[in-house]
Amino acid sequence: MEVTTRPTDYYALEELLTEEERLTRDMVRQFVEREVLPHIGEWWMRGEFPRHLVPRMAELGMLGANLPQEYGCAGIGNVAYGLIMQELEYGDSGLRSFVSVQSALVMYPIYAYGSEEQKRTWLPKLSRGEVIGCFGLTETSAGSDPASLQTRARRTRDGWILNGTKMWITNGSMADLAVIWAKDEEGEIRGFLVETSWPGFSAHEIKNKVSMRASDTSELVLEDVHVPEEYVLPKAVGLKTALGCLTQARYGIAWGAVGAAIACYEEARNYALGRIAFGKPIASFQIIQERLVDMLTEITKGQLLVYHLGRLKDSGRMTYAQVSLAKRNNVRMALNIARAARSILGAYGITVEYHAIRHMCNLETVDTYEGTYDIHTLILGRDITGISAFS
Ligand code: TGC
Ligand code: FAD
Repeated sequence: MEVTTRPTDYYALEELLTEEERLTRDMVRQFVEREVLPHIGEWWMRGEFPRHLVPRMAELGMLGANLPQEYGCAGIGNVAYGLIMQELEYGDSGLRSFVSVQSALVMYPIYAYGSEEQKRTWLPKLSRGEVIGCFGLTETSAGSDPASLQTRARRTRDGWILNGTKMWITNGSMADLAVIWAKDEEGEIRGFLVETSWPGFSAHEIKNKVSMRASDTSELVLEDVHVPEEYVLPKAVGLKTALGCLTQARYGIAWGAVGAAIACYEEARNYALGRIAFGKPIASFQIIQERLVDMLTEITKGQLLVYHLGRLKDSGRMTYAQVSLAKRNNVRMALNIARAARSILGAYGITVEYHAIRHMCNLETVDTYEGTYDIHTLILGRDITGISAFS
């Protein structure tokens, strides 16, 4: 397999990876180099998610990759899973988002909170990419505070009736299956599987974005949608279960952000070596060197964070506050690096011929979704002081 070696492995982390982890990473790296990078700027400008890549990503085992083989998934470890996210986001945050949502926010809740029959029905189809999923938690007035969501679930003789509107939902217009979080008549939050073809369900794509342009972001409207009893996730009861899915997705995002940061750093370094100003490569100027050094230092710290977090996750010791620390740090780190890389590229840096500005715009979303930077600060603040700033 021909893959590019990266100059960003400054602490020889390669040595810590198993053979399986290296092979997984290299396979995704090759896919991104060949099938994503040559076209991503164009897709992003057109505001188009590259849907034709879904069967390829499925074939390469990327969907629900860390879930068990008995449900048709690859059954790989969490470091290998993280490396998939890193390599995908090296290409574009929208691509990583697609895989994050399918894997951590749709397949994971079915795996963790579904019945055996639901797992056997849905997981193999989701893993093969035959069914695309989305996750509806956020609403127009309930983003950082999902406990205040307004979507209602009313019990009927043979199931439930759902009413409400979900906002900013990744994959929303493409999805065949939606995981919807709604409050029952007692005010308890529950998770439901909803087929998007059912009467009363509609999705409306949000088109006026300057971030995540190669990703489908939609509003979901549920008007008296009838959900049969066998579509209720039996163990998805309480906000905690919804938050448990977010932990899985945030874990992947913390890895993905490292990929976006590496892409920006490499581009800025290469450009600085070739760009002449005042008769010399700009890489010879001390200010540019300092910026590159700061970038590489932050990337190296971010790599070490997620690597060890992955080992903690594999051994069942990872806490959700540790995930908050990695998501908060790595995404803000990548955003700062994308901005710095864009500035090194000068005027050329404002075009999509280069990758930095696309990553920069995407990372504004990544810094906001799955818990904003501020929310993760407060999750950590609560964890280390024992005092909640939320209530
Ligand atoms: P709080 O009291 O903190 O929590 C209720 C119970 O849940 C536990 N818990 C968690 N468990 C697992 N994982 C987590 N991440 C958890 N966070 C909290 C908590 O220990 C408690 O358990 P127990 O046993 O004591 O009952 O509830 P709160 O209402 O005060 O909420 C706190 C807060 C602000 C941290 C939470 O609401 C939050 O995380 N808000 C951010 C919302 C968010 O991140 N939304 C993301 C929507 S999905 C999305 O953006 C997808 S983007 C697409 C992509 O991923 O690519
Ligand atoms: P708000 O909660 O209104 O926050 C606004 C500002 O106030 C932020 O700066 C925030 O940090 C700050 N703030 C809020 N509360 C506090 C506090 N207590 N202390 C200090 N500051 C605070 N959601 C889904 O359910 N599924 C998806 O698939 C999904 N995909 C998304 C895709 C995109 C492209 C985007 C942009 C969002 C997506 N989201 C999704 C929604 C995302 O999770 C929310 O946008 C996010 O949780 C923040 O909520 P909000 O936008 O309502 O901001």
